[in-house]
Amino acid sequence: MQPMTKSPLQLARASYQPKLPQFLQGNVALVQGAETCSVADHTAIQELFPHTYGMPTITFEVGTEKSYPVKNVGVILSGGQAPGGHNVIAGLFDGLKKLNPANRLYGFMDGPNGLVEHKYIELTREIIDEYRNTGGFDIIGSGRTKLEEESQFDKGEKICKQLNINAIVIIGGDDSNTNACVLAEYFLRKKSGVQVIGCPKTIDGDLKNGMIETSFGFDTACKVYSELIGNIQRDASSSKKYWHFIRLMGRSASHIALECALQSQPNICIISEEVEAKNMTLTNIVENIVKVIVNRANFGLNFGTVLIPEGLIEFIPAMKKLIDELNKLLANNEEFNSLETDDEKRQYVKGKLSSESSKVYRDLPKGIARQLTLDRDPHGNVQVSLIETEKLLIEMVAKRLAQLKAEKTYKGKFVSVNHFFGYEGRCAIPSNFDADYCYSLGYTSAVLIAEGKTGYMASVRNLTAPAEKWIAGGVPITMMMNMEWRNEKMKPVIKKALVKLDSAPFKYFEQHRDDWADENSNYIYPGPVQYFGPSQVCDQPSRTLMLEKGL
Ligand code: FBP
Repeated sequence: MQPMTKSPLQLARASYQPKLPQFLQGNVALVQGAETCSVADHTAIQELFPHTYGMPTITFEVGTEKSYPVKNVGVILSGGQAPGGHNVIAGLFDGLKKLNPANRLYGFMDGPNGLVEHKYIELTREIIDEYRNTGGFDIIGSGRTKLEEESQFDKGEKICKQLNINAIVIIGGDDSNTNACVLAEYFLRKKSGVQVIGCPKTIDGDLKNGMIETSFGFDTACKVYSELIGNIQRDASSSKKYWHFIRLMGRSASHIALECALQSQPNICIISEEVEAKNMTLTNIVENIVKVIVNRANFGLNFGTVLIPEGLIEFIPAMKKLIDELNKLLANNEEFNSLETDDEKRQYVKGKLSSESSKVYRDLPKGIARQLTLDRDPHGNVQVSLIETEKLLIEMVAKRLAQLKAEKTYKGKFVSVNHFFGYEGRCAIPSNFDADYCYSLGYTSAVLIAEGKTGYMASVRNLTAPAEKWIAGGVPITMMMNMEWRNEKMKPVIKKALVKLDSAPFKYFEQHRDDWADENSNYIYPGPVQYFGPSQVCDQPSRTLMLEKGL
């Protein structure tokens, strides 16, 4: 047998030709929409972005043959991995070569830092072909360096001049696209002649608005997690002995948890935005879970699934207050750092918090309370994503069930298993949806660049229709901005899209969750992502997108 270097699926996917919207398949003409304004804080955003504020939206339609001047383009992958990033780059490459075969593409290495530190490679057809339709960001790597300082921009400008780069494409989330716009503004102010185009990336699904229907990667990641949840549900209903507590990635918004719930119909799914809106406490959340467990136990069902969004803890108002107080208290606190034992540290913290936060802190399981004082990011904040909320809930639920058992109101047996799904889905082979969507976003970026646009985010809409009918174009990034407090300063940022409690996806969930919780399990088993086969199996967009479109 020959040694294997690629799986059969990898080989088959290498020759998959992503679908493009009809208007990107031939010559393209630009249609300008009306002038735009920011979602809020018009005056402040206009003052900060005098060159890019108010530009019109753009859509593409069939055009006549045109010759475009040669352009050299640099591309950057920014932030967390999301399935489809390689296809954005492949679409960008193919688009550039189609518009002018002399165009060249450079990849800056390991995120925005590559631009600042002048680390790059030229992306040739040979390299691109290796990565078509694959997951991951390893073609050039990614990183979380923020591009926001003038000195970083100056260094970026230098390498652009050196390589004769006319445009940069930044593939990133809300923060990276905000910075893409700041960079576009800088280049215009300095008359450098370098354009900047953004592409909407993040598995978290929180970069969306009227013009950006979804960020790429959300579809694939949720399909991967939903498959795993479905498998767990089959296992749970076969062995009938475990309650599975599953934490799902998604730094802040609960879109991933909600989408996975819509796909797999677990017994319980917590939505952080609802917790905040209803001013719920940790105890309320625990009581809700306990109620479902006790009810199912009454029917002899001592198993089930609970989905927990990663960002939950920061949406519980009392916990948020505690975390804010801890961030302030422990920032560069020599006194605290000099304490030797956990007990000393615990006593110190208890004594310094407000009485409300001190009570919340005291009521937490000791391990979690300790995590809150230990794991801090470089800015001195608690790294909430490292807090094992699923274990916290298991511990609190078990304690409450033990009380109920002693009171003889619970007769079941509670055995739990905890899971965290995040990295399992971020680099999966992109679904057909993400493969096509990403390729189209990359191709759209090439057209925007050829047409001399800057400060735009590539936009591909009408995504629940077949790919041929997708609408491609560009949205001025300033249109998505508002002013928010960040690190004690008001800053222009793209407004993060949290789960809206009046949205169709949440309403559907709300309407059905009691049925999913009760003794008649309504589990769905989505199975693995399918790449070949009938369109209704292979090309379906997310349930969130379908419901948002009223389908
Ligand atoms: P982006 O918003 O940069 O796409 O990253 C999202 C995410 O995957 C979150 O869901 C998660 O909390 C975080 O990245 C994890 O970060 P890291 O990659 O540094 O472990």
